[in-house]
Amino acid sequence: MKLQLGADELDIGSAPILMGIVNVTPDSFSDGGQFLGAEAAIRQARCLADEGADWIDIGGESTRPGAEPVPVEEELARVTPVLERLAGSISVPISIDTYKAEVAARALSLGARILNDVTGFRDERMVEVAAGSSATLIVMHMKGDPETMHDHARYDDLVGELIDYFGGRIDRLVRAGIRRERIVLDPGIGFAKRRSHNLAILQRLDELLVFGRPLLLGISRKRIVGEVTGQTESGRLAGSLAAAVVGYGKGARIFRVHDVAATRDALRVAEAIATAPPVPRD
Ligand code: HH2
Repeated sequence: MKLQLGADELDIGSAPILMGIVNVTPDSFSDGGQFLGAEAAIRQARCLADEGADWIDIGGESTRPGAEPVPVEEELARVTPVLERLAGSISVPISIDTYKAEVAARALSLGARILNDVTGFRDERMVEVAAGSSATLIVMHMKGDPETMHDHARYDDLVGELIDYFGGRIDRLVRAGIRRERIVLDPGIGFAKRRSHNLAILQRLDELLVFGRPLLLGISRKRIVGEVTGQTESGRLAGSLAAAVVGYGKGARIFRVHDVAATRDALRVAEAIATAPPVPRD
């Protein structure tokens, strides 16, 4: 299947795409102010690109369960210096992880080529910004918002709901003049989903291929990996790799990850197995 990325057309076949995560986090501001926060994020982005990231995803607001929203001015102040310094100097496409139209518009003006919206372009102003650009759009599923989503983690028919949701979002974006070829779908692991929901999504991910759009999986170091393994965030690499490999087998081709080098190797092996020519029986 084809994925439009600005003027480029990517052929999404067997090769995985790795999206390296760069958080411009408040902690990095605490000791040295915004300059140091931006410096650390830029260094991290370069490091992930060197490790083999195909895209870099920059986010200025944590969307962890219970996380409080960040005012738009603060989010702009976090991501703008990073985008200003990175966009012209890094060879890989930059994605902005935001659901705020002002942040998306600023990021596009500074060279971002992908809009990653964890609310699936719920805000009509985000639809407008997207329609006025040639950006690739990552449409993620979530119910409620990060502060309240835990209360929304109830489903009668989880995969059916995801399919209805994505169908509705694709229709809305296409009506706004956006070509389907620009759209990526993401089931939103951990967003208004409990353990059983996250595991069921991985089991049945292939059912979301009905739309003929690439699937993105974001499970790196997430709570679900900790629930299964008993590990805290720093010990979740092996579990995250297992989930990525299973997701690959079920059709995911874009992976939002913290550990680019390790995920690249794990998925290289998964791809080699999936595409190896059959050998004659002895
Ligand atoms: N998960 C997080 C943030 N953005 N975007 C997409 N498309 N898919 C995801 O699964 C996804 C996302 C989780 O963010 P957070 O908990 O803030 O931490 P981190 O950015 O370190 O993953």
